[in-house]
Amino acid sequence: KESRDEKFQRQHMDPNTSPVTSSYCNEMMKRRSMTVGRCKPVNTFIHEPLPDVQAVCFQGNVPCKNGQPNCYQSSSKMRITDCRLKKGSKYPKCDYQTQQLQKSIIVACEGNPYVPVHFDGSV
Ligand code: 5FA
Repeated sequence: KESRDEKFQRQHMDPNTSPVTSSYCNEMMKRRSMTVGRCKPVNTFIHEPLPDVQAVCFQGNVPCKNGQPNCYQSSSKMRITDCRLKKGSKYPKCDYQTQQLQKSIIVACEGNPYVPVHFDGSV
């Protein structure tokens, strides 16, 4: 079975792509199995090396959106792509808007080793 950190990597890590094309989200949301059963409405991909993203678990502690205390904000801005389902897009035709950004990321971390398991947002 897929572990929570493997799921984080599948849903959020794409270190080797950086300038992305307008079709990036349509391709990647499908390739990473986020259009199975439903169109996942919003999802962010991170274009930085995995060790740099794992290191965020030891950067600034911030409250999570759900009130839990295990979220961390990256001290540097990171290259990310936000994917947002377009209005009117209906499953199984998942049609996404692709937006490249440079922002600090906020992740929730769990376990031993203490690694990212959830993407909480970007600021
Ligand atoms: N989640 C939320 N806050 C968390 C925290 N502080 N520590 C650990 N996990 C936390 O997201 C809810 C999901 O986020 C739940 O799995 C919850 O455990 C976790 P959602 O926005 O309701 O759903 P989603 O569709 O965005 O994401 P899912 O694919 O269901 O959840 P994932 O966490 O696997 O993916 P995510 O990284 O995009 O949230």
